[in-house]
Amino acid sequence: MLIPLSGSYLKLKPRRECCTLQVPVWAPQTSKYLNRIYMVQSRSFGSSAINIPRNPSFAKLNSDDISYFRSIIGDKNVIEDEDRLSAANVDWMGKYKGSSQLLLLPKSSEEVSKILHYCNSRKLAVVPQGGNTGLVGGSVPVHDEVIINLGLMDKVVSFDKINGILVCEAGCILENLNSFLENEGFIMPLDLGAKGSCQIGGNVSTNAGGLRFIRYGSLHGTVLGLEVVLANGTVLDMLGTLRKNNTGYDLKHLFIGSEGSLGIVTKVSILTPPKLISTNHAFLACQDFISCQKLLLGAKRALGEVLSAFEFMDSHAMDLVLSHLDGVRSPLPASLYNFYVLIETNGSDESYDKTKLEAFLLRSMEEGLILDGVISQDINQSSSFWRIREGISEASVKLGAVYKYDLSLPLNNLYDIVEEMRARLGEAAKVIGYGHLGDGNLHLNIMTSRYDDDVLAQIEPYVYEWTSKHKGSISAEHGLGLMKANEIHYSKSPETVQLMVDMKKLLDPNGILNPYKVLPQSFFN
Ligand code: FAD
Ligand code: 2HG
Ligand code: ZN
Repeated sequence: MLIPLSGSYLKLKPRRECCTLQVPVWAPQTSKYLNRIYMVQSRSFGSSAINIPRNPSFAKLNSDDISYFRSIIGDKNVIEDEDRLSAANVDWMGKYKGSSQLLLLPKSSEEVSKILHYCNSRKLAVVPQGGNTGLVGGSVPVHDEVIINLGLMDKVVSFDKINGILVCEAGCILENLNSFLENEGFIMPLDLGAKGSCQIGGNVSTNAGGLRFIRYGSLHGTVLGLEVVLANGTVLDMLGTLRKNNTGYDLKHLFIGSEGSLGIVTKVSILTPPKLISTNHAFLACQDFISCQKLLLGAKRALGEVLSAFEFMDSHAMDLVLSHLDGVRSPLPASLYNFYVLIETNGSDESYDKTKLEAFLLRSMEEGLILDGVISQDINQSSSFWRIREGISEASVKLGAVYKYDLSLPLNNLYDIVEEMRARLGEAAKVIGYGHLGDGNLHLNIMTSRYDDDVLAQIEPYVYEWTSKHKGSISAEHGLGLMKANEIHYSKSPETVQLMVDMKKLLDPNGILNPYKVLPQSFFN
């Protein structure tokens, strides 16, 4: 039985014990929280990629270079200001820090092309940067690489309302694109907690997954075309808007997920789904991980085409958010449960979708898979559910130091590594597990008060070996960046890595694009 309370959640109650439970309603904070950088202990850090010597074949920036850049992109977009440089030199976690002396803000593909052509001929190394929300140290310089940020390339080029095909510049912020599309009756096929800052070019370059992946799949499916500027300045026009086009190698896929190591993405063509009118959210508590798993399988079967998100978090993640984010409260305050699941449905028939969801949830509750749960009654309550889930990253950087692992694992073993790490590290760290359960993607975050090599040695390579042994991937969505450049062999065969290195050398013979990242440095010495 479902009991609506005026101004409150729809409280899930199993049919056999019908009673009302008052749940307070609160106004959640909306999430424009990514503009802040949390200044935690800052150091050049990243697995065995630490202390990488500067590649001596790269030139050092001089005043002629700066004059040249001024001449092609204008004085005001050549940034030497210390404050702006220091923000661009450090990543979102405050963990990876470079020492670039120059930030360039091109306004067009032609400007990007001229910049890269010049840098390549001078052997000046560069780091492409979007919203700088990446979590593996890929978006900031390691040494003095010139930062090329696409933030000024933020225009929608065209939108085909019949086919839902958006073409835009790479610097468009994901949330802005979604707002633009919502006005047209469409949505972006991806959504992530960093939407207020991340750029579509950064999303493509990391092959970002996010919260809608379970429904709309990978960017390898939704991106229809790209414009990319190669290291030597060549503008590669692959900006197709067709769904089907089997004419030779589909090279755009090389750049999706290549983390700025093969070219700079300057324009994106993407297939966008229609905005559907009915959205429902349920926030649920489960006794154990196996119940979350069974709930997922049940949700896929029972909700079918309307299931649009299935996220989970453990009690430690919930506790972290409740303790560290202002104004966030549990929708299930009766107790701190072992696991929480957030389910979203998105469909075209309000009463059908709701009935379907409620029936599924009640059945699952009677089967004992759900201990407690609420269904949101309005958009504020839905936002408050998402605030908890999306707020975990923000809360994770508040303790001082965070070691983040982003793993693809078979569902059966997905949570075991969290428990193993908790046992392994004991009191030395706070270990949380959460993520996109519907996609087999675990986020394992390990927090300590400060970065410590002994703690790191307890975590790595153990976590990578464990993942490899269980046939998982050491990066489900964040990429390799600087953090995992030397760890690629845990997820890719030697022959595959060698071919990647060959391709990198073919496309970027001087190695100027995002050096020290993605592939092991040993191949380039
Ligand atoms: P940046 O961080 O600036 O760059 C990321 C990488 O892409 C770097 O290697 C950079 O060199 C390269 N790059 C950037 N722009 C270009 C370009 N135009 N051309 C070529 N290379 C480029 N990720 C997920 O996958 N799923 C999530 O759910 C998710 N949630 C997040 C939540 C929070 C709170 C935060 C902080 C991060 C989250 N991330 C998530 C990670 C991050 O937001 C994504 O990787 C995002 O796609 C990065 O976009 P960006 O514009 O910030 O890129
Ligand atoms: C998420 O799903 C992001 O919230 C970030 O991928 C995960 O901060 C993290 O580790
Ligand atoms: Zn994620």
